[in-house]
Amino acid sequence: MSKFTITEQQYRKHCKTGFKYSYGTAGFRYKADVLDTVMFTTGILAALRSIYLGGQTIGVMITASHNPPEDNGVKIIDPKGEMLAQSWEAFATDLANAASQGYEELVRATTKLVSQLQLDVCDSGNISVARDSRESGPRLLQALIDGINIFKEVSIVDYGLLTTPQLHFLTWKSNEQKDRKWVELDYYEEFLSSWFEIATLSGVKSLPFSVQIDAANGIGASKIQEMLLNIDFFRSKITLVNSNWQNSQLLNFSCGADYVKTNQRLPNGVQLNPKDNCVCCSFDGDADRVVFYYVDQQGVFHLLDGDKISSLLGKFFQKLLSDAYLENDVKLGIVQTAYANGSSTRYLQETLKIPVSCTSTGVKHLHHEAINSYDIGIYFEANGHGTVIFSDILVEKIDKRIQEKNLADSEARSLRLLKAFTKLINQTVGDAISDMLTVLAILCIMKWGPSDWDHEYIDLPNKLVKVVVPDRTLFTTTNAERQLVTPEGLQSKIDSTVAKYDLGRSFVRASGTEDAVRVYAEAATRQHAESLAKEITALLK
Ligand code: 16G
Ligand code: ZN
Repeated sequence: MSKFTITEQQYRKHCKTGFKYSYGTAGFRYKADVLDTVMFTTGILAALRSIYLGGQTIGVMITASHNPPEDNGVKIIDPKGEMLAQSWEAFATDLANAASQGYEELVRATTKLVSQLQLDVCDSGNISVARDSRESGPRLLQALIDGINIFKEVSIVDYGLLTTPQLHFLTWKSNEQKDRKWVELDYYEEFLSSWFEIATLSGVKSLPFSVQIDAANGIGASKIQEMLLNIDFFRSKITLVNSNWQNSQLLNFSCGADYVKTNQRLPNGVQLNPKDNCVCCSFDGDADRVVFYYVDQQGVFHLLDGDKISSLLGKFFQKLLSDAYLENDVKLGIVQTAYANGSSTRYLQETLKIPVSCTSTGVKHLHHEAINSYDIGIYFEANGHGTVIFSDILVEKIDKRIQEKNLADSEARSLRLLKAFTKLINQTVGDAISDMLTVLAILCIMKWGPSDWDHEYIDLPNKLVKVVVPDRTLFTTTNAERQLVTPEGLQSKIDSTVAKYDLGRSFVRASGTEDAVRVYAEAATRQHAESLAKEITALLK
């Protein structure tokens, strides 16, 4: 094992003491002014992770997603484009907190980790980095790069400004096919070529509706301009709003997926006439989430959230599998969290008869369940973050069947369509652009407008409340966060309260991103959902 050197000067350039950090559900996420320390140590950690994995490319994304402009964050992407392995989250937290205690502590903790993992720090490594449009991004990037550069044989590819899912995709591709350099244009090429293949196979010559995209004044706006607005097919039908990504103060302000989902209303800048035949959607600040919406003939706003996206995709793939005579060979399933609307779960299980799993909140949990349990695993959080994962075995099966002679035209077309969707969908992580194109393609093929999609089931009225408590760590859960284990006795009080409400359901869990607990309640009427939420909240005081 050779040596590495972290100089005191390097440490002082970026690190400060006295803050306690934790690698949370979506990486480190704080006010940008306390993040320099963490960026430096994340650079060190990402380099070690790549060395540990024999030089495979590790991604590092600098973003705070839907948070306000003054926040920022960082998350590490593993070689297949998935989230950092959970066992390494603790190493990331330990290194950051060591640096926050002082220079010697950081050197000690890094040396200990290197020896614990038996790493040769002269081995080579590869890191891909990118950032969203926040003002603090360039400064934090420098801290990250200086951290990585502690290890001389670790190279960096800086992609500049990207959406989070673009970096997941490029990180995965860099490992899957190492003999070439992967660039942003490859991302556009991959998804656009699958889009046009699907359009050709389905005879879609133009979009049968107009599309409004609210890009939350985030980096997704710039990518939509580069990817879609140069192409006639899209330019004539797509209007981009909240596209001012260069003014970072506007990021996520009164717009974007989180704003629309939380407030159940149109974002700033979107005006809809009920007569417009328009499909609208909102991305979040780093374009890894999307929700859709429309206004009906009476001018009433309707949200088509992650649960609705799952249900649309579930119905579509079920039909496509049956058209390809694959329905008996392929396990199609949906993964949700406890936040999924009860009506969506009932619709999937009882109407479509598709199996549904429930996991804890956080993309990594849903992602793993989708991979482990299904050949086509569709997962979406209600907030619009999700994707579809197709097993390798299924893709091989499709490829083999496509080669078969004497296939009926319709069967061959269905198989080709299925194959094209495996490429249109960014399987590494939820991707607003790819998910949007997938939904638009399905609506075109099914000849549906947003209200047809919406009418498949009616959401139960629901209410989400944030409650600040003295110590949220006292709230521990089981059964995919649907029941409390502690504080002792609280769950039985919740159960007896819920039992009083028709179609009532409620659960309490500690937030993984804020110092609070969240109460979710749903019931047959809006009034009952609100009063159930109130009663449960009162139990926490
Ligand atoms: C993070 C998660 C998101 C989850 C949210 C829950 C990822 C990439 N992001 O933003 O999926 O819905 O946390 O927040 O996993 P909460 O724990 O504060 O309710
Ligand atoms: Zn995001």
